[in-house]
Amino acid sequence: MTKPAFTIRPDIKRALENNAPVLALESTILAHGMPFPDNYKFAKQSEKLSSDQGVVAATIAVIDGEIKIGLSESELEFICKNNNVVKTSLRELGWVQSKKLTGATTVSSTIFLAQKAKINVFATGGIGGVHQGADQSFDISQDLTALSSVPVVVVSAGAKAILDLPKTLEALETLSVLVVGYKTDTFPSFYSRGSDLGLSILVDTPEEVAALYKHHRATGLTSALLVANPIPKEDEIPKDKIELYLKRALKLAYKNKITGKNLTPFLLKIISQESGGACLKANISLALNNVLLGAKIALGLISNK
Ligand code: PSU
Ligand code: MN
Repeated sequence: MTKPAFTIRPDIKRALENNAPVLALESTILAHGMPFPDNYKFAKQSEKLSSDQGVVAATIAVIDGEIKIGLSESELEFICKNNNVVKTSLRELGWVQSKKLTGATTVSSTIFLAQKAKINVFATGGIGGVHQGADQSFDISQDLTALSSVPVVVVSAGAKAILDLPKTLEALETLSVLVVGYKTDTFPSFYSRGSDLGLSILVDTPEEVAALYKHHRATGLTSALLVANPIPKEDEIPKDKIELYLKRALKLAYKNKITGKNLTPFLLKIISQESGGACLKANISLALNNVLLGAKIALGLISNK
């Protein structure tokens, strides 16, 4: 198996060698999903939340063309502060390396790299998916195809509310991604706990996820196990409010001809502004909640060996 060249931070390398639990985290959510300094605070909180569970967090990014599994303090700060960090999904990895650029990895590139480094659990806010109006724009995130070809556990609060959730859920099925609801029987819609999209598989504990993942892997399938974890109740935003913010954001995106990889960051930013910051707070809360569950699943995988 060819492996892209990457550097693993020494403590993460040690943890992997000793079969200790490691949780992979992405960096696009930092560089393109939240403003500074909220993103930096969130990144530090995520790593602490994980290490408090006894799990080493490995934030992944490309620094000056070098793929890093685990960042130093200053690298993390740079990713959060700098406006020229390239949003790097799977297809752009080689290009970012060849140009020695600094790139923030999306769900697609992060899970790909995590798996090459033998990290099996990953947490984010919400995965990318099929965009609204995709029948015209063809805008479907590389996250989906990555989820079909990388057999890791992905913890997310469903898919981002800016997407066409019914189509995203159908696409996940087409791609053989195993979607399970964590203590829920509907697909969470990011800022809100539920949706009218039913899920037929429900799990109640991190240990149950770990045990299920073992069987999923043993089938030889290449697809991911997507754990859909609803936002904590106290930070949830009602759907009708989100729809209002989203309508305005989509209108602005259309007016300003925002398309392609700029669309998701643009929509998240406008929604956050429209909500007076409530959506940013919700995004941080759901993402931290996913980090905590991801860490517990990573622990479950170790004790289930
Ligand atoms: N989750 C969040 N905020 C984000 C993302 C996820 O709470 O900004 C990022 C992830 O990196 C995901 C990307 O892979 O958004 C999807 O972008 P696109 O729709 O362009 O594929
Ligand atoms: Mn896209």
